Amino acid sequence: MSKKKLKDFFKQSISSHIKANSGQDVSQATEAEVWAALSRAIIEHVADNWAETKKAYDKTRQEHYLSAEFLVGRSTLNNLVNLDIYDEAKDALKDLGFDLTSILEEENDAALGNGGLGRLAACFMDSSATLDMPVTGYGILYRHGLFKQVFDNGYQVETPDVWMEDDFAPVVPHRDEKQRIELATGDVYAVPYDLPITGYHTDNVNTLRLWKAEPLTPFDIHDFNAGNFQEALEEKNQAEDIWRVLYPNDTTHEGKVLRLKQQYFFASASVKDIIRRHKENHGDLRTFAEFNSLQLNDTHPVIAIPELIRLFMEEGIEFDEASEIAKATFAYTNHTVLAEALEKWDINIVKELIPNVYSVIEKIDAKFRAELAEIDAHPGKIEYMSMIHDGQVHMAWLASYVSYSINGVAQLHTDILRKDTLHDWEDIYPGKINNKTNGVTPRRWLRNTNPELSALITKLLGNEDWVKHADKLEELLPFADDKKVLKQFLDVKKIKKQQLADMVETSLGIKVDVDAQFDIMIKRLHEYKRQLLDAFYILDLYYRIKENPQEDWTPRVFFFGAKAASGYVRAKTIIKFINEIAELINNDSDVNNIIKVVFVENYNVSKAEVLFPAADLSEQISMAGKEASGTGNMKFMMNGALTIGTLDGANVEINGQVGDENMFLFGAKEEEIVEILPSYDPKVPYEKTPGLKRVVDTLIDGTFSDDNQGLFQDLYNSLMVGDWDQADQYYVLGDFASYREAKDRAAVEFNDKETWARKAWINISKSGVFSSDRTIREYVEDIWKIEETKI
Ligand code: TH1
Repeated sequence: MSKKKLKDFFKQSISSHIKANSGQDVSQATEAEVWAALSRAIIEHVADNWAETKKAYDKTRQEHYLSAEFLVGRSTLNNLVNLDIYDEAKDALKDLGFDLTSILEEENDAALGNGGLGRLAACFMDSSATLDMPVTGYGILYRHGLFKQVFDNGYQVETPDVWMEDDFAPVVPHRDEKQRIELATGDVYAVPYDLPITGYHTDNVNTLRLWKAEPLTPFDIHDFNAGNFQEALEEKNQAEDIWRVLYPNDTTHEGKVLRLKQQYFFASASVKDIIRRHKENHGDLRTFAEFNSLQLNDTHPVIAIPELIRLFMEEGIEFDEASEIAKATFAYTNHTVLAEALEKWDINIVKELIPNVYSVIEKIDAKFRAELAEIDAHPGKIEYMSMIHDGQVHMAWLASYVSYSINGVAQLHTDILRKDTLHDWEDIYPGKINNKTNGVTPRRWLRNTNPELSALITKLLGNEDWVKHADKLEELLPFADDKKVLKQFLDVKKIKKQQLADMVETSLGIKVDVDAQFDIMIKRLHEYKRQLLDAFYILDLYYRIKENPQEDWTPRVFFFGAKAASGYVRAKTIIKFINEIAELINNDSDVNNIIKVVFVENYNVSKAEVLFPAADLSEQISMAGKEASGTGNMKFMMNGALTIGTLDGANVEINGQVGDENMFLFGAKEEEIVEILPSYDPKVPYEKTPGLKRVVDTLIDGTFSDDNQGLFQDLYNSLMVGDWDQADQYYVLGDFASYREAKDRAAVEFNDKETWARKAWINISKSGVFSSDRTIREYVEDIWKIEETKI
């Protein structure tokens, strides 16, 4: 289509969608209505290609990516750039009297994920579509995504995220493809809602299929007519609870049941959908594994394994054959070695909710035990490795057995899986555990969020090929010694810092200096990620500045963005502590012209898109061995920030790319931690590291107030009281001295603008391997065995 035709199409389509939706002329429409109409127009624009893509995929071997989370964020800008129709849409809107940039701000984030795991799934969708790979995502259409965070006197308060309350235009329902889901508490329907996934400069349009639960009958008419209005709606409410919210609090029994219900609901619906399509396209169920592979994103969808076997048995296939097909169909990704995150379900919960599935799990368990006995495995080992033991169903073990691949998400993480978490499995099935280092999509995280840097890169490389072939970023390396280019990079960085500064001033009323070093830590709040280490550093720096005000301190702004799980009290205490530090520093005129602390409220994908491009320093400071990969580290690097970090997760591979001289490494290594912790006494660094006692003691000496709730005392105790496996288990005090040295050095080095820019430029040039296109290619070649299927 010509540019003129495209623009006319958008004008016409937007106008008629507004008319159809509101009965009004476009001139009367609100910006939110215009956004909705624009996203409808995009669907109209891709509809034929979308249908054709589905048809093409149905003829070939396909991958199905099952994930309880897809942290998509906004879609519209991404779609406009991918489809190469940005300018036409912008001009069309201009003619209609609207500004595209402010229309795009109307889109609510689809926050259907907690953090890295969900965002990874979204990046994988983008890469699969861009590479024309037959991959379909399957998840849940949560009515309320991740909670909205507000600060009340520095405390986190959660409020519901009402992202789709006024209808969410970009998803389209397929009521004719609904599935009936069997639950002991009453059957429900699963109705699919599809989100089109456009690829960058390709015609293929992939699908993210999100399930919504509906009651079998809208309400009980007899109860209603008898005046029993509550009872009449009971079934409806039960169904609506299933898709009501992402990650319901599972500290109560009811919460646990609901979470298993969600998992079974979407796993069963997805498996039934995939079986339906297979039967339609290939007839014979026995060829299922030839045409289908299902990737399980962590243990959340693992209940799909017994469900698939159960459904095959219903179709007359014997258990043994069905389980062999399942083994050839499923692949499992592990994302964490934290023991508390490896899912286990009480036998009774599973039995009560899905009794027919439970009996299949028993069969799998018996088969596995028999296989181990056959190879003379030690009885203790058999007991430990079995899916059912200690009164619980062990989902990671179930997935490890009934799958043809188990993968970790960064080299170090995979090594730890092999030698530790899953070492018994490595012994019995050597080669099954493999590594697929995570990646991030350069479309969203560079091209779209940093158009200024992208324009510079495109100018230097002569074309935009790097957006699809991120390895080409390496061709930027020679410019590391080009002073003119480095100056242009610094100009871009300043623009991005100004944009962040504007956002912070508008939303929080805090003014920051864009010439200061922007030091940014954005990720979920968790003790192992060690936001507390950063907080202690800042507080120590505050006291040092107070003592030596005339020293040549580098101006710095410390940014945080983090949500704590609603039931995770200690993480919430750390948020309060950082907010207290921010209050102290930002209001002290002795220091607030040198340092400031900004805790960005309600950190989400849209805010991340402003934060990553503005960073000078990227905080990746988890205790070595705990962060499986991290993906924020990659987004910072792509946008020209230097990493301060431990040798943990993908930081190890970033270090492999840029070398020690282009990042700030500190802290104990994983193998050292293993040695140190058994005899570690945090009181030693507490007493011996100058300044450390002073900052730790602020938790208990009245410097800060937690309104007498004992929260800071508990945080203090977590660091200082108990044996080695209790006191300071994340080695915050142990790594403090080394962190301070590295961060002080990063502050001094920042003053040499050109050297800093050179290092940042090397980081950008070396970031290509962290494109999720590379990751997806590896999944495709080593695990999925699917082929490029271009329409
Ligand atoms: C994260 C990991 O912590 C992170 O290191 C990794 O980069 C990311 O996954 C993507 O691989 C995880 N998120 C979750 C979320 C839940 C349970 C386990 C993990 S691991 C709910």
